[in-house]
Amino acid sequence: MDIPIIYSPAHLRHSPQFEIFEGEKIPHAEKKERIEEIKKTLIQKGYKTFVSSKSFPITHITKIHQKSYIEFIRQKSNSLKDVNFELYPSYYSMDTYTPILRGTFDAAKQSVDVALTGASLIQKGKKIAYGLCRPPGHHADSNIMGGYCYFNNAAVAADYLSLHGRVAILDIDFHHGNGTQHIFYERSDVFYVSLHVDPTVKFPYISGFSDETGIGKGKGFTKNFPLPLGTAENTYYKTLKKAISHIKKFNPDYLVVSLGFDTFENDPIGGFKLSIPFYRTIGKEMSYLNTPTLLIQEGGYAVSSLGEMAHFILKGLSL
Ligand code: SP5
Ligand code: ZN
Repeated sequence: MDIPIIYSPAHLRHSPQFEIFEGEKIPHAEKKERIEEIKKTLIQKGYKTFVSSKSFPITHITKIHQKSYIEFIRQKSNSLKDVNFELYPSYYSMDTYTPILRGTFDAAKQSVDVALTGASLIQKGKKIAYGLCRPPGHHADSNIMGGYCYFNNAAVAADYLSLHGRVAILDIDFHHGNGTQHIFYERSDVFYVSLHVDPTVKFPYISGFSDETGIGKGKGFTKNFPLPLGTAENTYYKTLKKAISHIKKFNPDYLVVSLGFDTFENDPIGGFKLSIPFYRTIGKEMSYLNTPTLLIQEGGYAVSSLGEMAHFILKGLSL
């Protein structure tokens, strides 16, 4: 119950109302209520250690993202006068799901601050920390926004921790973390392992196949476990154990988890069949690594169940 849970209210000012799906405006799945629901439920469950994010220098972000990309998001956000206006730029964008609003830069910057605040707590000796990051990050690449992501929170945190030891990233969001994979694709000091839906059928389509294993010095330090649409707990569990055994062999000093709850059976955009109590099993498997663990919130869109899943992950992890 003394697990630090890091939060910033800046995310509330990034609240897209719609995304464009094949030319049609549809309600945006990445709602601000997601993080508020997780926070509210964890308070009800008795968690007490809520930590406000601290502001970190932008230089942590420039190590991962192109300066011109960061400035583009800052200038576009700040140039919008109307808080309700949603801009869909094409340059630097990979889809029509990821608009820029007036509050987007500040929210995205502070989402990284949430991750870095957690990373610094882990680096100072905390066993577990949970960053309530929003907007999410794992689809964001060095100079590309997409999949509701602008800055790659997990990548910036992992890069920060890599100055102090070996880092493994376990990405269990329903979607492949194309941005995170690409950012570390040529590095051997950060091991990226992901379980996700088969990219031939769901976003991000461009990556996440099992033959992508890294290049150059990074060869062997990327590992993908694509799973079919409809995957249920039994298969997921076996695959998770495999993924974790690879991390064990890598012997990391820090574990960063890209934590998506869109693997839940009732998620509106997912397509796996994991029940709420199964998240305790996932947490427990992660705990066997016995490695300081930073949880970074990614996706998960069944708003009213997100707090329960967060609670079960933390329960499993801290047993
Ligand atoms: C962080 C994260 O989980 N990002 C996921 C982004 C996936 N976006 C896909 C959007 C597809 C919209 N689906 C509309 C279905 C209409 N029938
Ligand atoms: Zn996702």
